[in-house]
Amino acid sequence: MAFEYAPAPESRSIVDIKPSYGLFIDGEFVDGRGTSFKTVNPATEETLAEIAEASDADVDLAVRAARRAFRGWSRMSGKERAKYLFRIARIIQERARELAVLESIDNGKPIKESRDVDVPVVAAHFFYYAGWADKLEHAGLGPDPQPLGVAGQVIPWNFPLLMLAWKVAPALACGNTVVLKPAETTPLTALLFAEICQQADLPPGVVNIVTGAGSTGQAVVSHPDVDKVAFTGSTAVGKAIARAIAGTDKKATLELGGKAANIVFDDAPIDQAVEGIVGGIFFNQGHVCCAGSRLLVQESVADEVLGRLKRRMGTLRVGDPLDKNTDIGAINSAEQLARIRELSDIGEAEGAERWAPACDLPSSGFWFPPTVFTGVTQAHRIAREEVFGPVLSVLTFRTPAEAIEKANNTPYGLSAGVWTEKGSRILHMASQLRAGVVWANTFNKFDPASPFGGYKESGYGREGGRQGLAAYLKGADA
Ligand code: TAP
Repeated sequence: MAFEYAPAPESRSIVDIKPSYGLFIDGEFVDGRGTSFKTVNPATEETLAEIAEASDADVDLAVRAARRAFRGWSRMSGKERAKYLFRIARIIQERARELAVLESIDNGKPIKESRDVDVPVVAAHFFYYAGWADKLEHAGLGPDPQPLGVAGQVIPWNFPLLMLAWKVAPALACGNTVVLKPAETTPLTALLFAEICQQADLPPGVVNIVTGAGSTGQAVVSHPDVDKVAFTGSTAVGKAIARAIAGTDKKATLELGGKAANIVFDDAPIDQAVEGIVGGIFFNQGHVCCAGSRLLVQESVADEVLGRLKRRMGTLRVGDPLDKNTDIGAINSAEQLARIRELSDIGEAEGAERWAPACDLPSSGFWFPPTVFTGVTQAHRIAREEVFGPVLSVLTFRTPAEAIEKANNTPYGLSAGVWTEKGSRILHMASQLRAGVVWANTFNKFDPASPFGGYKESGYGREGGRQGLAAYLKGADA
């Protein structure tokens, strides 16, 4: 059944969304020379603001500003740079409510996630890398660490502010300057971040934000005066970027897609595992590169796990992202919703069994209920392709060797989860799973001190931790 929903007015009053936004270049908001596009609230389909689309000439201005700023910023002592990063981190904490509400409005994610996960982890990231800025020579990355220059950074829409923090904080700590392009559907928190840079008195040109679509991203990564490319997004675009910069001396990190296995053994604490399965796939509507989208459950406990999982799914609340009780918010765009629907329909057509709890979905906006597919085989497309939505594929296994074989049977290798009481099994599985992160008896846990990145088609390079510094220093290898 569909119903009309109007977002809570008191939440909207926390943020001031302007009717239109320019580009942030050289410390100022400026009009773009190109056209503009709209960003919409995916929960209501209402237009939120008109956003400048940066042309190649705008990107060139931004890169020039970043190059000019690099001279001063890279020569500044690490202690001084740290002060700016600490200041930014504190302002993010002070403006946390505003950032969380804006992120939920522009992205569709539940406020309890943007409030309790995204924004706190963003602030933590700036605090963490502020701490490194004056200690780079102790990072084990060489005695005289030198920044690369201008970093061109392109990020996706699923964690707009968090992906910005993962990119900007280590780059600045190491003495680089940046030109960042947020995703087309979620530019607003990056633009608010630009305002925070002004508030922190960050020298002009150290951070530049150029909004736009894929062509703006292309202009950023292929600009000849960009020394470093940092990209997070789909594997297809990651490959296109790798081709575009092939033959240049640009250093690159690519954080791409995933199809993680969440593996539940028969000795696992079942209730805890069910919570981990739910968090693993339904957190952020499943728009998570490391989502536990393939549940591998040991045959002997499969019925019990599935029974409890379905009961738990029946309690999830889908709807208004600004309601503090909402568990699953809006799908980020009409295109993404179409992709989730298409792959789910293919799952059914290929013979898997689809189940979703009865759910009242709002009549406007983009919504998809939490969904589980059973009877899935490794050949099914829903077991192989990234759905990037609240859709779980369930496969079973008998032995640890079979679990490892199935978990690794994917072109991706970003993350995995293991649920078992046996410590020795955790260590064995972690050594055999070809995934950058392996969680044990938990899932989707993030910490700025811990490196994150992929194997195989999930990309290369690491973000986070000491290793994340290597991506922004000359000659450094983590
Ligand atoms: P993409 O379509 O790849 O877009 C990512 C960014 O690249 C966007 O800003 C996009 O602009 C831009 N872009 C598109 N074409 C480009 C080109 N030819 N050259 C340069 N930039 C270009 O991904 P998405 O749909 O936003 O995000 C979902 C994907 O990101 C999933 O595959 C997910 O797994 C992955 N992801 C990975 C991670 C990590 S850490 N591995 C984290 C989050 C997400 P537009 O927005 O205008 O298209």
